[in-house]
This record gives sequence, C-alpha cells and structure tokens, in this order.
Amino acid sequence: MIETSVKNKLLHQWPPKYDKEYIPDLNEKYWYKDIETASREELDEIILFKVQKVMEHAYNHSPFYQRKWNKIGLHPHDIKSLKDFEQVPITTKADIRQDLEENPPFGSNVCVPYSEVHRIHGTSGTTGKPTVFSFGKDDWERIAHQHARIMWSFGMRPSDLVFIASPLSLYIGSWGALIGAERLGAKTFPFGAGQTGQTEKAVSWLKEVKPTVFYGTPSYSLYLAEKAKEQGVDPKEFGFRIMFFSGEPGAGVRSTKRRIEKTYGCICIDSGTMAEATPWMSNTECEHRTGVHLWLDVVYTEVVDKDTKQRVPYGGEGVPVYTPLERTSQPVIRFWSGDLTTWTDEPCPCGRVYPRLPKGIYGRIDDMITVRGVNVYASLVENIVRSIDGLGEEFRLVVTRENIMDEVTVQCETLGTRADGELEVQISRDLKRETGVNFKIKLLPLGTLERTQFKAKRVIDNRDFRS
Ligand code: 8LQ
Repeated sequence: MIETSVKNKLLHQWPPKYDKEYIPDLNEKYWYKDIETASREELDEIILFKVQKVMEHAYNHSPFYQRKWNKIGLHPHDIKSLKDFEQVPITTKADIRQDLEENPPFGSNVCVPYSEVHRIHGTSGTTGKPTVFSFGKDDWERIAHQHARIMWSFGMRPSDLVFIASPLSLYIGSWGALIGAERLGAKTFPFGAGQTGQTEKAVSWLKEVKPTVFYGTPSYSLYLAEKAKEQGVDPKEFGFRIMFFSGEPGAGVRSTKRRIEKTYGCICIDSGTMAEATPWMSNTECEHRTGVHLWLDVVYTEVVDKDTKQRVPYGGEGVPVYTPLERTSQPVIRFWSGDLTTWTDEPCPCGRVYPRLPKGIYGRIDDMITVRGVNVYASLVENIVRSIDGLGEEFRLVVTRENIMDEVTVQCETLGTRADGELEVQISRDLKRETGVNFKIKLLPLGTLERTQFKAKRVIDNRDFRS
C-alpha cells in the first residue's frame, strides 16, 4: 500500500495523523519517498510549518513556555522563518529540573490533561532529582511510527526479530526501540539488561532463538561478545544482520564500529539523541553508515556554537539543539544537549535530503578534558585504543593534577598477545599523533576494569579543584 502525498498533508495538518496500517512495499528503500528525497527548500517548508505549530501549541498549553516567552515578549506569531527561529531562547535540563521542583510531580510543561497521559518515563536520576516524562497516547503512536520509518532506512523489515538488550525500566531507549519495531511489524524480544547473570542467559537465548537485529549500548555489545567467547561461543553464531545502538558514543567511532561489525558479522548502526527529544531515533544512520542523518521533519536539529549559541555553518563544530516537531504532550523547543559534533550537508548515497553528523556525537562539553590547552574526548582515545591489535575493548581515562599540570593516564587491558613495552610505545605514539599530547599509559590484565551492561563511564577525573 502506498500512502500518497504525505508531503502535502504535512503542510496542512498538525499534529499529523498518519495511516496506522501503512508500511511501504518490501522492496521500497524509503518509507516516505516524497519527504525523504524532497529538495531542501521543500523540507524547510515542512519544518517551518511544524515549528510554528508546535510553538503555538506550547504557547497555548504550557505555562512553562508561556512564562519563558512572555518574559522576553516573544510570541509564536513572531516566527516567520527558520532564521527567526534561531533567536528563540534555548531550553536547558536545568530549566526543566527547576520547573519540576516548582511544579511537582510532572512540571508545568505537560500540555495534555492528566487523564490523557498514556506513559510515564524518567531519567535514572543518578545525580539530582530525576526528570519525569509524560507521553500522551497520540504522541506515543507518532513516536512508534517515526521510529519504524527510521528503522526502515537501515534495512529493518517485518521479517526481522529484534532483541532488545537494554534496561526495560525508566530508560526510554529500550521502549522507543520496542514500539518502533512493533509498528514496523517486526517480531520483538524485549530481553532487557542489567540484572545479575542476565548476560550469560542472553548468550544461551541468542544461540537458540537467533534474533536478526540487536539493540543496546555499544559497550554492552562488546561485553556480551566477551561473555560469549568465555562460553566458547563465537558471537557470529548469533546471526545478527543489523545491530543498532544508542545511549553513548561507540557506534559512531570508526574503530569501534569496525570491531563490532567484525566481531558479530553484522552492520553497526549509530543512533540516538536524548530522552527529552524523543523520538530519539531522529539521529540515525542509514544502511550506508556515513554518519547519523538528522531527520529534520521529525526533530528539527540545529548545531550551534557552544559559547555564542549561534548556528555554525556545515563543516563546523558545535552543540546539537533539538526541537521535536510532533510532540503535543510535553514539547521541548530548542533543547540544549551539551554534546559535541560536526555536521555536513554533503550528499549520502542513500539519496535522502537530511544532513549528517559524519562522526556522530563524539563528546560532551562537560566530559571534555582540556589537557594543556588541547581538548580531549573519551571517544577520540576509544578510536585509537580499539584500533590497536593486542588490546581488549575496555579503557579508562584518569585525570590527575600534579602541581598545576593536568596528567591523563590511559588505562587499557592487554590480551597478552604482544609485549607490554611494544604496546605502550604504539599507544603513546598513536595518541600523540592524533592529539599532540603526551599521555601516561597503564596496561592492565584482561578483565581488570569494570564492565557495564548499560552506558559506560570512562573518564575518571581525580583533580581537586578546591586547592
Ligand atoms: N548519547 C546518546 N546517544 C548517543 C550516541 N549515539 N552517540 C554519542 N552519545 C550519545 C534514549 C536514547 O538512547 C537517547 C539517550 O541515551 O538519552 P539519554 O538517556 O537522555 O542520554 C542522552 C545523552 O546520551 C546524550 O546527550 C549523549 O551525551 C548520549
């Protein structure tokens, strides 16, 4: 069944109502060809229409945005172009947290009546008060639809069986993957992750059930491979065709992507924005894996300078700022990610109009270490460590301050196949070549560093800034 003229509909109807039964012909490369291969001008027309509508909706229903915009005399009617939109103030996690404190428990940005809230989710809240998310049913269905559409672009089809290997609790990642796969018509196996002994069980289940698609964090997939090998199982035996990831850098780091593809014999797809910006799959690679595409008619993503907050040109580095364009229950407008990336509008072989982040998201402003004036991200070190033969997957960056000088020690594990001295020389040389900085190297026996079943924390900052 072909749904005709979606593009036309998107210019006249908000929130959009999609055909709940629609899926493309199985051989069709695109879910909505007319939008995905539109000209940039046509795409911008759709984006502007949706930006205006979502702002109007927020202004009419969200005391949070009314206060924020009234304070500076901004009205949605003032936004007549995407250029105008660049001047709308940014919303931060701190703004949302403060609102939740002042208006417990759900905050003043839920734009549907409580009776219409369908799902509650939240952040795991390791620091500070957890953030609460409220989704209306229509929003939930639109998220499922857009995720299905995006999964189609990396080759998922209804015949696939999708293994979900991340926590099925507060974390929105697992649920977003689940409902998208269901909407696409695929079979799902919501296995979860994080419980004691669950990874060993995963190995035996995977051998038996043979899912064709995997979803989780890149760290977890490498841990799972290690566990499989311990049990004498080659991870290729699982038979994954596609493995897609979100939640942390990794799938967009060249050498990690290669390692995952080689270990499992699959294609490795990078994906993911932030829970607040759900549908979080709006940043996702297509089957060509040239970096995540920004599905701008789903979430309007701008990359802005980390200090001036002005849009950077294509080719420049900056911070993604997200505006989901179809959210009625808890819209966020120009949401600050704090992540770092570069973007490009050079064409991709897939033929889609969407710009790309060719290196994915490679760092966070607050996780970036400045060592003698050079900015260092864990993902840069990851790219080097994972490209060196004789090293395991795990590593840490430990930052200390000696007198007034910052020192970074890279801890990594050896497989025992090469002499330590030779490895140290190679790691140091490769790191110096890429960053211009001298790192200390500490080699550890395989299995020393803690593994994670979720998102890894690889930077340990032991600097004491009080003295
Ligand atoms: N983050 C998320 N995805 C990333 C990626 N592909 N590459 C690099 N960093 C990434 C529910 C989805 O998994 C999105 C998600 O993880 O949402 P959270 O839990 O709100 O965490 C968001 C942060 O994870 C981002 O700001 C990135 O720093 C990281």
